[in-house]
Amino acid sequence: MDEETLAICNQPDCTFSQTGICVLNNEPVSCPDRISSLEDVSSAEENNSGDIYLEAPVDFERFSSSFSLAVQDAQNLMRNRYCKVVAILGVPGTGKTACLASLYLLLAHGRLNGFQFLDSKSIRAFEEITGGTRRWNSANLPEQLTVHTEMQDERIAGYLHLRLKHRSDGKKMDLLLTDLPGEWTLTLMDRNRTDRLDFLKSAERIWITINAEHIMDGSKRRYTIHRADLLLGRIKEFLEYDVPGICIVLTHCDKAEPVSKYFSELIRTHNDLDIKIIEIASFSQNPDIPAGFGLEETVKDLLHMRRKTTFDFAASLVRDDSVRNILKFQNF
Ligand SMILES: Nc1nc2c(ncn2[C@@H]2O[C@H](COP(=O)(O)OP(=O)(O)OP(=O)(O)O)[C@@H](O)[C@H]2O)c(=O)[nH]1
Ligand SMILES: [Mg+2]
Repeated sequence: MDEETLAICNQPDCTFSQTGICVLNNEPVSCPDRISSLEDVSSAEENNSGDIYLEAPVDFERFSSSFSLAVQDAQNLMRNRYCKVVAILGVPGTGKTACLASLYLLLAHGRLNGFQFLDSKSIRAFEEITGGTRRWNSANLPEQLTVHTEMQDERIAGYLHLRLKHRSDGKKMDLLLTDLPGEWTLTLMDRNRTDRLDFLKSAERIWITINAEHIMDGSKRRYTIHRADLLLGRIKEFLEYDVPGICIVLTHCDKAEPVSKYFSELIRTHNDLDIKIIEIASFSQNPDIPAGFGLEETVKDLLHMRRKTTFDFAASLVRDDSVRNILKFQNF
C-alpha cells in the first residue's frame, strides 16, 4: 500500500486519494477513518492559537488528464510495484471494452469469485466505460452497452489499472490492461503496422477477443479463424517469437453455443505458443448464462506464469521475467 494513502486514511485500501470518493460511501469529514490532515485542521481551528497549522499538502500521485493511464503514469506505478500488463487485441466490436466494463462491475459488486477489489488508479476510465451499463437492467438490455473505443492519442496505448486480492492466499495483484480501438488490431493484421504496439513487448498475457457468434455461424467461421491465424503470425513475427501466454477470449457466449472445439487446428498450427481458450459473456440476456460468465477464469489465469514460445531456448534460460517486464516497458 502506498505511503501516501496510509497518510490520509486508516483504511489501508482507501481510494480517496485517487478518486475523491470513499469506497465505503462515508463522508470524508465524518468518516471514522477520516483523513488525519482534516482532524489536524479542525483541532487547530478550535485552538485558534494563531500558530501556522496548514502543512504543505501531501504530494499524491497524479495522472494525466486522459482517463486511462498514459505510459508515463503506468511506468510510475510499475516503479513502486510489480504490475502484470495484459494486452487486449481484437477487431472492432468483439467486446474488448465490454469485458473490462464487466470485470470492473463484477469487482465493484464483490461478485468476482475468489477476488476482492482493492484499488484502481483509473477509476474514472472504468466509470466512463461502464456508463452505458448503468441503464442496464435484466428486463431491458440496451442495444449497445459499450461504445466504440477511440484514443486521445492515436499512437499511444492507454492502460486501465486494477489492484486485486486473491481471497484464498491473500496475494495482491496489480493489473494494467489496455483498452484499444479494434483498428489497431486490423492494421496489424492487414498492414503489419506495429509502430504503436511496443506495449506488447511488456505484456505478460495477450488476450485476443473473438465473437463466438462468428464462429457459430458456419458462413463466417473459416474466415474468422483464418484472421486469428494471421494475427497470431503477426504477433510472433513482431515479438520475434518471444511471445507471452495467449488467451483467446471468446465473447458473446450468452448468444452462442460452446465453440472452442473449432480452434483445435489453429492451436495445432501454433503449437509453439501457449494458447488457452476461455469463453465469456460480459453481458447477458440469456437466463442460463450470468453476465460476467467466464471472467473469473480470465483473471485466475493471470495468477500463473505461462510458458513462452520455445523458439530461443538459450535466451529463455537467462531471462528473468520480472526484470524483463519492467526493462522492456521502459523502452517505450
Ligand atoms: N450480449 C453481449 N453483448 C456483448 C458482449 N461483449 C460485448 N458486447 C456488446 O458488443 C458491442 C461491442 O462491444 P465493445 O466492447 O464495445 O467492443 P470493442 O472490441 O471494444 O470494440 P472497439 O472499441 O470498436 O474496438 C457492445 O454493444 C457490447 O455491449 C457479450 O459478451 N455479450
Ligand atoms: Mg472498445
